[in-house]
Amino acid sequence: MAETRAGFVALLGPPNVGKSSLLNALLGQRLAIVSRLPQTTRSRILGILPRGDAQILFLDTPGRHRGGRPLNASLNAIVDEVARDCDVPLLLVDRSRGWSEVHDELAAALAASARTPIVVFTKCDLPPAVDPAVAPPAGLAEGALLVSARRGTGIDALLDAIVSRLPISPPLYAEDDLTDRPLRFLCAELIREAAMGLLSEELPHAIATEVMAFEEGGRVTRIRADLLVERESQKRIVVGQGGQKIKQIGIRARQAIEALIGTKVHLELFVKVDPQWSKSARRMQELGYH
Ligand SMILES: Nc1nc2c(ncn2[C@@H]2O[C@H](COP(=O)(O)OP(=O)(O)OP(=O)(O)O)[C@@H](O)[C@H]2O)c(=O)[nH]1
Ligand SMILES: [Mg+2]
Repeated sequence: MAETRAGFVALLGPPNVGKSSLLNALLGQRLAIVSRLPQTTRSRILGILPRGDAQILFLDTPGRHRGGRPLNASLNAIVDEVARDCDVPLLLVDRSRGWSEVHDELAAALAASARTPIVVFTKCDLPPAVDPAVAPPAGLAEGALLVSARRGTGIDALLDAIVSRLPISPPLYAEDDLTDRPLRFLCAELIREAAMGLLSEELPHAIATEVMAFEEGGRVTRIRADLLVERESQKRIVVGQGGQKIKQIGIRARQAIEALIGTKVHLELFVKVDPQWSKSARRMQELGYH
């Protein structure tokens, strides 16, 4: 019998380097939400990919970040835990921006647990950074791979490199599983993605989403969800003139959820002020950002 391999592969890097976009490209399916803003991902997202005799367990992570908010500290804690526990770390570098201090920190943390990451240059459809100071240290630059999630280039070579480094192991999840996250959470994330895509830059970090009711009824799924903001003034922006903004968010989110679950969706959204959501560890856990 052929030897099977399975293991956890972490997508690590600063905010906005394209970790979630790469996860989706590797899976061939949209699982993790993406936006042009940093700090889109707020939790560890598992994506499961069968490949030949191997089962690859990708872990998307929040961008490692410097900053004082409690949300940052809890996001960094998730990153450190995944970096420590994974079998194969991927260290992502946006090739159009180059290597940064956050990369040094992540590389040092990995070296402390005797792990050498595969360096992956992302967004290689864009012109590369010109400053030579932004190259990775020599030991890591060797064996670096180039990908573009947008064009789909470099994905197969990256998958081959990953599989060759996976430990010998039986599959760790059921063969047809895609993730360990409940559908309700994925729907809440698609609503957050729609809101982040449609709102102005100052707002999106202050937004959380929570599915309050999820009723499957044959051809139509009925979903009721809350959009949580921290202040009354933010609520007015999310609702928009005459409710226009929240209507657009609802339409975009409904289409994305329909594509995910394959039924018609009836989606009702409510905007609520919850000043505490990003300050309480318990509340963040309830929202699935753990
Ligand atoms: N041109 C180009 N843009 C990309 C590519 N991959 C991602 N992007 C863009 O980069 C931005 C950030 O992508 P994400 O996948 O959300 O990045 P991330 O690293 O997961 O970000 P955080 O979750 O905030 O840490 C988005 O605007 C993406 O569309 C790529 O291959 N090429
Ligand atoms: Mg992300």
